[in-house]
Amino acid sequence: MRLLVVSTPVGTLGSGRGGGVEITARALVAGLLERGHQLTVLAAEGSTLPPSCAGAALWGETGMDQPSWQHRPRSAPVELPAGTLLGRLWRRALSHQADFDVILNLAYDWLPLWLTPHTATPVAHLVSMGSVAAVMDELIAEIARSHPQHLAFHTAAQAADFDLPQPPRLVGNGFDLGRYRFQAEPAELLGWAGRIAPEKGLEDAAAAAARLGLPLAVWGLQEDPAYARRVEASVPPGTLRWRGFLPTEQLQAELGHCAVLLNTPKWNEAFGNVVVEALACGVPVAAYARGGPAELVQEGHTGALARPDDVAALVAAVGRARRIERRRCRTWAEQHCSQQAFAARIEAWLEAVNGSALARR
Ligand code: HBI
Repeated sequence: MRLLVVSTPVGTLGSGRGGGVEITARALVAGLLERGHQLTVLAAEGSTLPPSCAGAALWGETGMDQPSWQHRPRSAPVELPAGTLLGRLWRRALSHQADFDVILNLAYDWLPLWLTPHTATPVAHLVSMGSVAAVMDELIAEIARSHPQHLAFHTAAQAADFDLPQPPRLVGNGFDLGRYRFQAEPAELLGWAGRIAPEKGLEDAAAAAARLGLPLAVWGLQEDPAYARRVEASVPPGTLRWRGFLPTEQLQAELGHCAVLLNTPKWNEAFGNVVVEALACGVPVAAYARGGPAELVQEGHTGALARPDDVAALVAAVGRARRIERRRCRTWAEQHCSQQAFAARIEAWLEAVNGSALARR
């Protein structure tokens, strides 16, 4: 198929500001190219794609980033800043829609969802978060009724946030596992990775590390510096080792040394990319039993699950996770989260969307 992938209007691809969407975009573009599809990626000007996506055309648009839904109240209205990047991305997508069989939207935004019944070329949406705003919940419920084939979610926990009339299409996520090296021997080190913002719960991981008397390496974009400082002040000096936002190559080389990765979502994490990145390096995961991570971590096999927001339970989960056979973590990632497996799931979905649109013509 001739596919147009429209990216998030929050940051450029390669900056880390798009969060999990960057990893998802990279894996599905590379995976779909391998399966022989023709790919065009439409993203904020200055976006970059890795060599695995070299076969895709990359179109850029300038404009003002869309405010991130994550840091808005649930009752927030849809806002479009002057010079809206979101508006420009979709003006470009619609003006070229005749050249594509399906348009795949990766943005968690109102405009592309609202357009679904009104385009000639079908638009499919990979919903990238759980419920974060009433106005989005309402529209997702509407589109789920008028165009059920056109929505897909990463996990059942994420999809359960929404009012869907039928079982959701779940596509998981995908990773270029060749970029992650298995490391058999851990150091006396715990790890945590993610955007450094309140919904990711770093303070709980810090508290658990302090109780265990182990250092906690922290990787991720310091999206909320005041929050980071509060977490730093909450544990003995030296507990946290801030590693910053590193490109995958460097991240995985450091992450692989960890005895356990702690994952402490305070919100309904849609998937939990960092969980799979750790498993791919052979690092077992101790996670709160919440959102996507609760579906990814197999208790006793690839890690351990703790009652959410219970630091004592998290400490106990770290103890269980340290006894996991590390090779099993890598094997699990290869069986469930490879780029190839993910692209096959996305292809099946988009062909169903294409097929149902053809039937409607
Ligand atoms: N906010 N408005 C908006 N649009 C997005 O596409 C978006 C967002 N916030 C977070 C985000 N995307 C991604 O980081 C998550 O979906 C992973």
